[in-house]
Formats: sequence, structure tokens, C-alpha cells
Amino acid sequence: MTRPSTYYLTTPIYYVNDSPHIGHAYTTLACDALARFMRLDGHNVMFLTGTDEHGQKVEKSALAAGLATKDFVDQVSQRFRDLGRVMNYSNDDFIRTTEPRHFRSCQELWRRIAAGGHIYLGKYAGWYSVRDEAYCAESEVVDGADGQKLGPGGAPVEWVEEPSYFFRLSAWQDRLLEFYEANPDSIAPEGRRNEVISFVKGGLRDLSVSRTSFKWGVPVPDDKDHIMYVWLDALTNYITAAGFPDTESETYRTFWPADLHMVGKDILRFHTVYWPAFLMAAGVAPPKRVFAHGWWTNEGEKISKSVGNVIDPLQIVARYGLDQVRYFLLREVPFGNDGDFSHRAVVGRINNDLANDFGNLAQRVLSMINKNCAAQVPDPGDPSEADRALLAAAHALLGRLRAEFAAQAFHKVLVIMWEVVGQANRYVDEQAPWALRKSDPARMATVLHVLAETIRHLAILAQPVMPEAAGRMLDQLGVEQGARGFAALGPAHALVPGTALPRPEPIFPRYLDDS
Ligand code: ME8
Repeated sequence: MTRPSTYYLTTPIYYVNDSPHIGHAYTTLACDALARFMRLDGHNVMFLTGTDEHGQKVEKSALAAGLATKDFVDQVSQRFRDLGRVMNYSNDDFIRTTEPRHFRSCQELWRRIAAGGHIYLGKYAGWYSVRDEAYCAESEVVDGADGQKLGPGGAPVEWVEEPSYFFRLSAWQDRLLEFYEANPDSIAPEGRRNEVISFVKGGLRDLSVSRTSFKWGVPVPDDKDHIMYVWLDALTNYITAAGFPDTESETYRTFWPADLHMVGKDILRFHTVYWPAFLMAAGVAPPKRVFAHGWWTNEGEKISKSVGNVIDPLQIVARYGLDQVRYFLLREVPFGNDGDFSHRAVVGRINNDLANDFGNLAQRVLSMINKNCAAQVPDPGDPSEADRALLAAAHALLGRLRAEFAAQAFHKVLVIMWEVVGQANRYVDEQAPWALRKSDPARMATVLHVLAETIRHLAILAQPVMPEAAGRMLDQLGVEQGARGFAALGPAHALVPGTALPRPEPIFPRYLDDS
């Protein structure tokens, strides 16, 4: 037997300074849909998420909460795990940067970078944004209200002067540009790639990679006065989970380099400039691809704690239903673009796409089978041209979706699936199986079989985005657990006539507006 191909994908690891919000839920959701798709398509998948627990921002939040830093990070990290359960994420691992395996990995990466002569001791004197955990060049800093200095993202910056180790990032400009050139898919979408290339072409300054003014971090090997810069520590999580520094281990050899780091556009530079440079300096292969998605706003406004409009994923799941939220987030916005979360938009998607289009299709067909075919899969008979056309569209879905998942075009996946939902709804209207019940029961059976087969394809393919709802739909079609992978798509695994079906229950109820 040939070994299945492998796929390693990661989310950012989230700061534990505060509870998770919709933005965090979104990134991990996108990865979850992709991980599920790849597994159902027969790949050996490793899907990683976790929490970023060091640095000044987290330390300050712990202080403000009046808790010991370790107790605070334990508590908040747990909220991210809990979110994972509520959102039905299928991650294979959850990494915390406070774990021993991660200390070992960071320190070994540092040693390898240092051994190559890429690190030197100096002194940092410049601006630092605690909110972004980022150094800011003088030219990036602007005056805000009350004389407060602000960094490029609008976050306050403070003047820092301290002994620091530096990474010779300036020496990596040409090699990074060569890497981008040789690997055109390594940064997506295209606009983000261009942004990174022009940033690197503008010249790179050496990067401060250690801090001495506080202690909440991974100690620099052989120099107890320094802890590692939180971004060097955080980025390293991706190789820690793959087993680094045990580069001969099965996991590492199977999964590194990662196939995809999914991130938000705010942290693109860290992932596409610093991270590949650190890795290349240590003699480790860089990740194959970084995709930077867009930003969610709430009813048109920037989501921020100070505005008080942070969207709690637990609340929206309780209000709208889990798979409804999963569908909405991936369908509403072309993946990569910014998007707006509004109650109206969510209700529109639930009532139109899910209840009217897909839910109603399944409910109509399954009820007719229940009533008119003795609750058994009907006999396919001889297909007509119209039957073949609909089935052909259903059979063609996998190939089309593969291409869209490979490009992380989640919204297109759903648009394509709904084309077939629409086609099936038109077919029901044209074939009017209810009118055939008396006049031509054999033809009615054929029509209902074609429809059930189409729904089987749609439900199998809907599992990555809506695992629970699609699973219930497959239950209602009598599809066994072992026949839900993509290997079961196509005519060879068609529903078997005579299979008893349970009583159909509506899967996507309408949302009755309460606002
Ligand atoms: O940056 N819309 O963690 P973080 C969409 N620890 N996505 C959003 C969002 C929004 N409004 N807000 C946040 C960090 N996100 C570092 C990462 S990785 C080695 C270290 C998502 O808690 C988006 O994925 O600030 C963004 O990149 C991430 O949360 C930032 O999470």
C-alpha cells in the first residue's frame, strides 16, 4: 500500500492576555474545515493550534488580573481549549508555549542560529509596542493624542533601552527574495505576497531577539540575564509540535516543513520575513505556505475592547447554532478579504442558504421517500438525460472543491456546492415527483433516487464546514460511518435500493427573528 500523502497545517497561537473572540474562532475554523477536508480526502493530517503565553503583554494582563502569571495563563489558555470544544475543532494537538517541550525546542533553535554566527550581543534603544509585541522604527512612530507616541497599527509605543541579542536579519534580504521568487505559492493571497516582497526590497534591519527588562519568557541558552523575544519563542511552536529538535523522529520527518500556516493579515510579516529567516539561519526548511486572511468588523465597526463590541463566539453559537455560524463565517466573505459581521447578514444566510435552499431540498426529498417509498431508498431504474445531468454535477463536485480548498477559497467551495443545491431544487420542480406518485411510480422512484444521491454527495462534501449537520443528513440517508469519506463519492457507492431510512427531521430550521 502506498503511504497517504501528509498535510500539516497550523493556526496562529493566540495570546492569552484575554478571552478568545470571533477573530480567533475564525482562523481556527478555516483551518478546521481544511483539515477535515484533507482527512476525508485520504491525507494524513496534523492540525495544530494553541496559545502564546509569554511576553510583556501577557505578563501585564496577569498583573492587572491580580493573579500569578502562571495561574493566569493556565486559566485563559483553558478558555481557548473550551472554545475548541464548542466550535467542534478537530485539532490533533494544542500547544502551549509554557510547556517543557517548547522550551527545549526554542533553546535548540537559538543554539543552531547562534552556531551559524547569526546572533550577536548589542543594545536595543528604540520604540516597542507591547500590544503588538513589536519593535517600531523611528520613521513608523507618530504622535497621538496627549503626546502619546503610536506605532503603525495605532498601538501605544514605549521607549526601551536594554542589552539585547540581535539576529542578523539584514543579511537575509537576498535569500528571502530568492525564496519568494522560487516559491510563488509561499505567500497568499497575491496582494499580501507583493506587500512582503516590497517590504523586504526596502531593506531589512537587524532584529532584537532578546529582552532583559523582564523575566516572563524562555531563557536564552548560556545567558541567564536574557529571555527570548516573544515572537521568536512563539513562531518556534510550529516546529516544537512537529517534534523539533528530534529531527529524526517520525513526526518531524512526516510533517515538517508545514504545508500551511494560516494567519491574520496583522501578523504576516512575522511569518513571512522573520520566521523563514530564522529557520534558514538554523538550517531548517521554511514552511511551504502562509495564507493571511482579512479582518472582521462588527456591524461596520472595528472590533475592540474599548468600543465594547467584541463578539463572543460562545454567544453567537448559542444564538444561531454552531453549524450555522461555521457556514456563515466561511460563506459570507471571500477568504482573504475583510468582512463584516451583522445580525442581518447571519439571519439572511441561515434562512436563505441553509433553511430554504439546502435544508428544504433535503426535507422535501426525504419526506417524499418516507411517505411514498415505504421509508426505503427507492429503486434507481433507468436514468433520463436530466437525471444524468444532475448526477454528473454531483459527481464533479469533489474535483472542483479540491482546487478551491487548495487555494483556501472557502467561500467558493460553498458557492460551488450551492450551484448544485440550486440545480437539484430546479430538478425537483421540473420533475415534480409528487405528481408521478399515481401516474408513474417507477419514474417517481428514479427521480427520488437521483435526488437522494445528489444529497448524499452534498452532505458528504458539507462535512468539513458543517460536520454535525452534514452527519445528521447522512444518518437520515442511512449512510454508514465507514462510507462518509470522499472515497465513497461517485456512482460505485450509490445508495442501495431497499435500505430502510429513519424518519426525516428538519436539519436547518429558519431563524425566527427576535431582535
Ligand atoms: O498575534 N478578524 O495572537 P493574537 C479576523 N500570539 N481575525 C482576527 C481578528 C479579527 N478582527 N482578531 C484576531 C498573536 N484575529 C500572536 C500570534 S503566532 C506564532 C503568534 C485572529 O491573539 C487572526 O488570525 O493577537 C490574527 O492573526 C490572530 O487572531 C491574532 O491573535
